[in-house]
Amino acid sequence: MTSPSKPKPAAAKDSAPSAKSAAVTALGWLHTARFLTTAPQLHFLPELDVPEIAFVGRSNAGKSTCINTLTQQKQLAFASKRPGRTQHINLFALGKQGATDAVLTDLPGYGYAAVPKQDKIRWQQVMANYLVSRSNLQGIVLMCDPRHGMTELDEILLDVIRPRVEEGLKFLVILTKADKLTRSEGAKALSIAKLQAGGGQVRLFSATKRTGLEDVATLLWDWAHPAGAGGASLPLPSTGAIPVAPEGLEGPEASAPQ
Ligand SMILES: Nc1nc2c(ncn2[C@@H]2O[C@H](COP(=O)(O)OP(=O)(O)OP(=O)(O)O)[C@@H](O)[C@H]2O)c(=O)[nH]1
Ligand SMILES: [Mg+2]
Repeated sequence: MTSPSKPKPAAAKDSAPSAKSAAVTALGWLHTARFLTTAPQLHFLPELDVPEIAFVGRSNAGKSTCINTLTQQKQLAFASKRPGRTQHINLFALGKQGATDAVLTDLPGYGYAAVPKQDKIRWQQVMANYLVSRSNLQGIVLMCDPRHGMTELDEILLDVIRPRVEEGLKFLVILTKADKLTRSEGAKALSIAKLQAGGGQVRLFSATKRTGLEDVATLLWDWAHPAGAGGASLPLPSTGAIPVAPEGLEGPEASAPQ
């Protein structure tokens, strides 16, 4: 006598693309990142038609490290233990060579105590201008070290971007260095940040443990490829065609002690 055959499990590969394969696509796309240009001021940035995603946050929060982790490149963005490592607006192109379909922006951090007040104010204006007026800006990633929580400067930034977020600009708060938190501290930090994020999403992230990597990568891919966008990738000017930062126009931490 033959035993009744067991019902076959549903074939996973026939269903909609899994979260895993979406993450593989997103990480492959992020890995194409290459340096595009650097600028000390908004008006030195090239006008672009592709979606731009900006990383902002306090100095030392881990913006540059996060970009390197997402793109799986060790030194694409300059990261350092010393606050103030990033002093210019740095743009990285994504997508196939010659068919850039998005740009990541690494911005200098704010809140570094050793920076002279005048430089701080000037930088806050540059950044506020960028966040308010950059027309191809598609999303903002606010990097926040949950051990310090959201600071007054983070709150000011939230106020600056709120009108654009209400109009549909994507917004994500990344709680960095999650490897430094216990599980319960992480959960608590998440729920507090969700209350503060005002319509944005919140994720825990660790560059060392790669916590949140696939999730954040997939989110950024989705931002840059909204349904119905139809692959609007455009050829971009080569780096050489873009004005180079003039001498003397340094970023906010130029006079910080070495
Ligand atoms: N443990 C741990 N350290 C991290 C993580 N991400 C960044 N760091 C460390 O934090 C320090 C600052 O990182 P950066 O990426 O340079 O920070 P930033 O936000 O770009 O800083 P600025 O350029 O000054 O604005 C470095 O020593 C990194 O190694 C993380 O997920 N876990
Ligand atoms: Mg940096």
